[in-house]
Amino acid sequence: MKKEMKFGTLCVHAGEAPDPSYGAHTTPIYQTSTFVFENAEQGAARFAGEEEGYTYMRIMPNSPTHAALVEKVAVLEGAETGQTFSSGMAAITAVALSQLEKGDHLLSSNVLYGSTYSLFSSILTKYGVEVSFVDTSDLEQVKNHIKKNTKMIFLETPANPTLIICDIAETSKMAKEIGALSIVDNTFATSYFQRALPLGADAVVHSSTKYIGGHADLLGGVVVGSKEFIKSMESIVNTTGATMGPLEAWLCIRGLKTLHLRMEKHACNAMAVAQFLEAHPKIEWVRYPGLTSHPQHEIAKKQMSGFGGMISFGIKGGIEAGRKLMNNVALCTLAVSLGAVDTLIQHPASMTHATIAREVRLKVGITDNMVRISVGVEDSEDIIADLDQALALT
Ligand code: LCS
Repeated sequence: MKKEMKFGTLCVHAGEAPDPSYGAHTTPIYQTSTFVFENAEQGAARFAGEEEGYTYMRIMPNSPTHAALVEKVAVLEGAETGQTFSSGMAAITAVALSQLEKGDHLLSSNVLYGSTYSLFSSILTKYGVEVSFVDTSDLEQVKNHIKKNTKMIFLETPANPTLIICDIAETSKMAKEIGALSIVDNTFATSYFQRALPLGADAVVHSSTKYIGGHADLLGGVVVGSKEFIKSMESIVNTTGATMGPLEAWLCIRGLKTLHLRMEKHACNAMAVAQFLEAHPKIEWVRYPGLTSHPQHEIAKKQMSGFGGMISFGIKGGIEAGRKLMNNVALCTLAVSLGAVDTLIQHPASMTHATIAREVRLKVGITDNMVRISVGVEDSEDIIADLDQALALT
């Protein structure tokens, strides 16, 4: 298996080889907390980093199951290596804690998943990190908010839930010029549609709970980047212990084998649903990066090879109409999270982004009448028919 092979082939094969013990075809789940040493010298050498190998599942590189997943994600993202975590939030926390210290400045997108926003605004600031939330889709604003102590620029693109797009190449260039790191949360697009590392980012984070797993049956997170970057996370990873479980690692490996197929279908369905919504008289506005009405459609076309499966829209009649819509869908599932095979519908203001103060939410476009859909891989006609009948009842 060569790294130059096409994306779908890499989804299926990267990181995997027959198990050396018994020749198992699929990567085994190493359900063990600890690893046996041949002798005391070997144990000491592994802990000293003088010999490669496994020691204890909390300690990098965790286990052969985790290593297979890391290799697969790294190959797909064009990274040297990576590290897995118990959730996407654990991955983002580890990136922040390992790279930032008191007195450093973090410049972040002002539209972020609610818990990422809370981590940056309420927790990092408690430890003396200065944080600015900026409209990172506007490069002038990014430039104007860079400070002498800016150590990291964090982008979520497309952003949850407004689907704002940031120019990864231009922002990473600005970060490099001042010796800062650029980190991209690639959860929405996935490596199938967007690869931030070749565009200049230093590291990519994922909630693998979403498209990587793909089936809404696990929690996980991944960070990929250079060997040097991942090494710089080692002490935080090993001491804070937000370790992905081996079953979750295995489920992510299995999920990734069909990433290319699922993402094509998610995107194709999302375009059909977005067009349906845009033409619907009860819909005020639709945000989908693939629509020409999207404010950063041109940037999306430049840096993405497809537009993903996430849509947000404003419904006429405000929150009450939104509530009726969500209570009347029959095929779509009323639930947070995203990137599952089934279509999920939710209300950001009262659910995923409820921790953000209303005035802050409104300023960045997370309106009370916004509904977010994670379009699944069902037949698009059925998704549209379900939304149509539910909209008729609003
Ligand atoms: N990054 C993005 C872009 C996300 O959407 C999420 C979760 C995370 C990171 C955190 O990942 P987790 O810890 O949940 O694995 N987004 C969610 C959402 O929109 N609904 O529920 C979770």
